Amino acid sequence: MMDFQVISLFPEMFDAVTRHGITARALEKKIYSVNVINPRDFTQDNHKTVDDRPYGGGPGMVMLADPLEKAIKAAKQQQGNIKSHVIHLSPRGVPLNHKKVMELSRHPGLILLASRYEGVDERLLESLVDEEISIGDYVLSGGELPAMVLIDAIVRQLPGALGDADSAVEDSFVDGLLDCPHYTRPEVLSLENMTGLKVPEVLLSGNHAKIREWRLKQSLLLTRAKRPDLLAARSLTKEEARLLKELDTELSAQEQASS
Ligand code: 9D3
Repeated sequence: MMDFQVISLFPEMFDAVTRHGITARALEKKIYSVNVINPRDFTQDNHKTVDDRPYGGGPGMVMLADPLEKAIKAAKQQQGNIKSHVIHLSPRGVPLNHKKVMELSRHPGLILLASRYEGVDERLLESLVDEEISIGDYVLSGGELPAMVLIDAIVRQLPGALGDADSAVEDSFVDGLLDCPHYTRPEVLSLENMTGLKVPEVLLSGNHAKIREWRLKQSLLLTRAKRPDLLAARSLTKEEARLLKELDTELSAQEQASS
């Protein structure tokens, strides 16, 4: 069982990941555990102060090292003998990707520091944090949502977390291509001002080799159109190269026809 110790001023936020969907089911199945530690519980003063003004002046507040040190110590105690790995969710961290998720999923336990305000006293980060991770180049209000993103992404990778229905879907995404289009009933659909919206014939054919090839071809088409960076980062199999060539032939034939 993988153990997450989260350090956050807003413990209730983590209900979002523990109470719903795949991550709730995996928790019931004891595939992982989550415990949230509030640094406010480790303050000594009457006001339960967790932040203070930045030395040198400027806007915003900085999280005090002392309550965070005590919270991290409590987190390590909860995890007992295992070698701790402390992650600070931070806008200046390394951007999260699938490879990093897989690496982190091999740890028996993680300590996730979700911070608030302008930041954390640098001396705490230097001495107690192993790595910093960002979830993208946009500004959020704190590290809680990024910590939940990380938990969700990791838990999905743990053995037994996905039902059979989910795990089959997973296969096609990990190979560095965008997912193919999906269709379900009815065979012909009307939506608002559009009528006769049909499911592609091939999907009704029962020819599973053809269906597989059509899906791969669609994935290649979508990936080239929307995320050419993903294609550039990876080499093509013989089949993929052949399908892309076929696509180019088909597309130029369509151009000819419409001009
Ligand atoms: C003015 C400097 N700001 C940095 C961009 C300060 C600041 C803004 C927002 C400091 C912390 C935050 C709160 N964000 C996170 O804690 C955070 C985050 C994010 O905002 N975007 C993407 N990934 C992450 S991970 C943690």
